[in-house]
This record gives sequence, C-alpha cells and structure tokens, in this order.
Amino acid sequence: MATEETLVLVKPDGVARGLTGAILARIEAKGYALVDIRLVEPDRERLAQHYAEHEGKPFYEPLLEFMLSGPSVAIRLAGNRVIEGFRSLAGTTDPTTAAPGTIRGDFGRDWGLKVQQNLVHGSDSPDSAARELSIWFD
Ligand code: DAT
Ligand code: MG
Repeated sequence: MATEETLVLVKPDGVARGLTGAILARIEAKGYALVDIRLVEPDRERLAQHYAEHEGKPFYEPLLEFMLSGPSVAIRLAGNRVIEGFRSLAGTTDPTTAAPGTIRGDFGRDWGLKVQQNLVHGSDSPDSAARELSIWFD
C-alpha cells in the first residue's frame, strides 16, 4: 500500500497562542513525515470549499469567522495510516472532553464562543484528504 497523506491545519487559535511548535513536536515525535508546510491566510471561498459538508449548520458561520481571524499553518503529512493516526493524536472535536494526552485535550478548552476552538484540523478519510490537500496546496 502506498504511504498515505493527510491535511493537517494548525488553526488560528493554535497559531495565535504560539502552539505551532508544540503541535509540530507531537506530530514529529509520533514519527510522521512533513512533506510540505506553509502559513496560509485563507479567503472565505477557500474555507467554504474546505468546510462544504458543514454549510447550513448552526456553527458554520462562526466557524468561518474564526478561521478568517488569522493565519493557519497547513501541513501535508505522510505515513502509514496517517489519517486515523493524526485524528487520534488530535483527540475528539470538543476540547473540553478530548482525552488528556491529545492535542485538543491538553491545549484546548471551552472559551465560551459559538464554535469549538480546537487548535487543529485533520482530514477524516482518504477522499477528504485528497480533496482538502488540493484546496490548501494548489
Ligand atoms: P473535526 O474537526 O473533529 O473533524 P467536524 O468536522 O465535525 O469536527 O467539525 C468541524 C469543526 O466545526 C470542528 O473542528 C469545530 C466546529 N464544530 C463542530 N461541531 C460543532 C458544534 N457542535 N458546536 C460548535 N462548533 C462545532
Ligand atoms: Mg472534520
């Protein structure tokens, strides 16, 4: 099987809080390979593509506003089973209850906002990874 790739984002809260290095350290310690990495200030159109599956949900507009609030670090990450491996490293969506030891569980919390500010994004399937990598690394 060919080595798998996924899209990881350090979201604006992670960049603004100076956690990019700590998050990258966990990814590298796990053993995945950084193939490409860039700081991106996405426009609304790019984010609408990225989050197309969530359009119409109550948190969609706050999510886009949050993602427009500052730059994200986009990472093309490679390794066997990296899609599920990074999702496991990130922890579950809600940072309040994400397991300690995960990125979201250790660095995240509820800030009383309309959207989960949960530090990172990771693609959830091979199809999503291919689609999302083409959106962030054009
Ligand atoms: P994940 O990022 O764990 O794949 P997702 O794809 O379901 O989660 O949702 C995308 C983002 O939207 C998520 O990282 C944070 C936000 N979000 C999801 N569900 C939410 C909710 N119920 N309330 C507020 N924000 C939410
Ligand atoms: Mg998702």
